[in-house]
Amino acid sequence: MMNKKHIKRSYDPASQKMIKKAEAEDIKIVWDRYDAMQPQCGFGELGICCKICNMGPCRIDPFGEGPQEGVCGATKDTIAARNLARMIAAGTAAHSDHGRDVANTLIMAAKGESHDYALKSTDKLKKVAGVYGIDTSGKSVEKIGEELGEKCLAEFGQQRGNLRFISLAPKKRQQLWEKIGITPRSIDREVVELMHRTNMGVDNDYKNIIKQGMRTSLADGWGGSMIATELQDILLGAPEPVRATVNLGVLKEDQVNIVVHGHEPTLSDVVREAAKDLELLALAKKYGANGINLAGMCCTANEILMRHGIPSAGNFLQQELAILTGAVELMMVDVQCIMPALSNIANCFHTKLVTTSPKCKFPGVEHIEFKEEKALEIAKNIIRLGVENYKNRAKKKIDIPKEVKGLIAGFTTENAFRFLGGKYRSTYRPLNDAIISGRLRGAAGVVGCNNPNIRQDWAHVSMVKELIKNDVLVVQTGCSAIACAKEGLLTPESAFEFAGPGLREVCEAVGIPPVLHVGSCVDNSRILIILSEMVKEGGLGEDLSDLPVAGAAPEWMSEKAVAIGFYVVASGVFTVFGTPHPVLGSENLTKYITHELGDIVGGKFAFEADPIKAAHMMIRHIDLKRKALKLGPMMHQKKIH
Ligand code: SF4
Ligand code: MSK
Repeated sequence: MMNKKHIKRSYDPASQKMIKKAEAEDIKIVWDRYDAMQPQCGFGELGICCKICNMGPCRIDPFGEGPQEGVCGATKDTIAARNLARMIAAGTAAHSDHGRDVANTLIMAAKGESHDYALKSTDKLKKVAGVYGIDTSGKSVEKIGEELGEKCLAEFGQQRGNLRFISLAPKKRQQLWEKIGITPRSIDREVVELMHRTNMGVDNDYKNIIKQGMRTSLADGWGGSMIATELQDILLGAPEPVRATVNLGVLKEDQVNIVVHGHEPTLSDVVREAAKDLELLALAKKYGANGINLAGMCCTANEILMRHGIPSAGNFLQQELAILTGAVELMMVDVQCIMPALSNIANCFHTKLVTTSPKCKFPGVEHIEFKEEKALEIAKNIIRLGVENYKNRAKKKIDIPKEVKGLIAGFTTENAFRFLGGKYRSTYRPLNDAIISGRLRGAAGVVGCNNPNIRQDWAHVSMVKELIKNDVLVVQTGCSAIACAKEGLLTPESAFEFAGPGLREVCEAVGIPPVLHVGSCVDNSRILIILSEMVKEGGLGEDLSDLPVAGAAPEWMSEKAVAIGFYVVASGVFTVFGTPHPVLGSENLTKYITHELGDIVGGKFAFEADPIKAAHMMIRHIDLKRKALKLGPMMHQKKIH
């Protein structure tokens, strides 16, 4: 019988080829490790094991026959809520620490301490300075940048007041957060308080724990992540729509291939400059290569894709597969979503793995530390290592899948609706009107990771196709955007094949794809601002929870996805996760986050692994919101629910 393992593991043909190659060469990759881990711990899956103090570890018997409380007396509700809350804290910490580093780099660039960066988007600088109440009159761009960077940095450890970016949310939402007591006061403080409350013997009320969880997640979405996005736009340039390519086929057989992987774009943006260095290009030629080919992986890919059209070699589950092509001279990693297994895989090939952040090192792997003061010099050194490694390629091990797809990336809050609004009237009015008139049903954000517990990319692609078929405009970030780009959904042409008639009309009229790529994981903050602008434009209610919109993370794996899910829900948006959060061991907590939260914050979670069913849960929700807004029937589609 033919072995179909590669087809079961991934929907993407390029990945399937590399999975087959790994099998043939007996190289263990993520799916093999996943299989070896089966059955996974049922207590962990249900969220009812605890090891936060040394009287434990404790676990609750899900069948009700064994212990129903930990040694300290903690119930399954407390244990599951604490575990979930700590995922939110970790996810928020990751995004926000990224934001803190960007604020630092902005200050250094503004003060002239880092000559390889400049403040590239003065429009964005002035806009964000306005949000932070900075008087810009008579001040140089550098002075404004320095003041803004300092103000953002101060918000991480701020002890009084609230985060400034929450002022961008609709008034009604701000009032609701205030009333419930979840307005984020600072970034680090919310994470610290959540870690404190979930320490042994502190907060035992699962609802109260989740309340602080929501506040912490809001400090991510409307704080750390938003700071990362907005300051990166100022520092590295605000994205504009750009054509690019995606999938493993972007690697080149006759060139030095450098892959940048992780999340923070400060170094990779400069690596892009260094790859054009004439001396390095000459060196590459000397070794017989026809150039230096830079490609991205995961969200570092999305950052340089959005700003410069640098090709993406793939999403989360393709990081090992890129090395398996045998054509990657060097993989440079920064932080987040970098599998520890990479060093072993790299050892099977000539690929040099280089870590660059003091926060992310691997035993035995070369570390070249990134320093903003010497960014270009460091970037050139890294590229040189890659170029010099070209001669070590084993030609017979090279096997680059041919699959490449075109896409358009680079949509932002500012530019997406300049398209819809036209050159002279950049406004969200046409988008709102298209929804009000029933040409568009609504909008959905489909985001998040890959996970070997679900066929790679399949859930993203199936869900997004179902949504656009039903006239739902989709915005995407992270690995989900890369998954759909590989399917060709991020092109204007895809509207003809896949979009419903109303969405197709809109795409045709303005030349946009039915699926808009708005960036990396921290750029989910762009979606929050887009939704707030829609409310401000009028006609679709007064709060984010009134909008006919929904969110989803069909293949999630990271703690960051949990933090994102919570800030989206706490902002009032119904959100479907593919596999459940680890909460099912507590019926009370499960009910709380999947039902009761809806009455408290207007948003709630659902868990549904079938992407088509999940899409229809989202569509049903959108239709209910349309009904509540008293919008008319869909222009071209029959009622489907
Ligand atoms: Fe066990 Fe309680 Fe300690 Fe957790 S906090 S490990 S439930 S004793
Ligand atoms: S990279 S967080 S696997 S989306 Fe942002 Fe992808 Fe998830 Fe990492």
